[in-house]
Amino acid sequence: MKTMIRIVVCAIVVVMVTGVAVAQFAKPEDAIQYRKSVMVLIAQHFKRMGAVVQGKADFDRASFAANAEVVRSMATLPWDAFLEPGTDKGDTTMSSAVFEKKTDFMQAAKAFEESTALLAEAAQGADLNGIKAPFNAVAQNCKACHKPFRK
Ligand code: ASC
Repeated sequence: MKTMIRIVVCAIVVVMVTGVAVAQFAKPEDAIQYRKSVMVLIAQHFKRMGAVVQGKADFDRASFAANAEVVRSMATLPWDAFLEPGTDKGDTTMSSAVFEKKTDFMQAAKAFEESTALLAEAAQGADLNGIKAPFNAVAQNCKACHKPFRK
């Protein structure tokens, strides 16, 4: 029993110290569904802001800021679900390049994340003119990641 406890404690310490990723999803399909769901929310709220930036919808600062906040928050979520083993198979448009160029992928992901935070900050105070540049930066980062990493 004592040995068993020691083994378990050691395993927990090793995981904590080395930061070994523990699978967060029961199966690959769950991870695929999770990240797709997040992307759907990002796209919906991003498009609402896009309509305002393009002059197709009225600018209301509070609702624009709320949309920017959703995107900022969602932008932190998908990456672990992409890096889950086996998730480049099945019903997905993820390119295997995500696994093959993990560092580049995470760099693109972080650039996207950071740009969404800048947009959310700008949306707190700026008028529509102040919001356009940070909005366009987010759009560029969407593309910059989709191009190499989405089939
Ligand atoms: C979206 C969506 C994308 C991005 C991209 C931005 O709403 O579905 O893939 O924005 O078009 O450049």
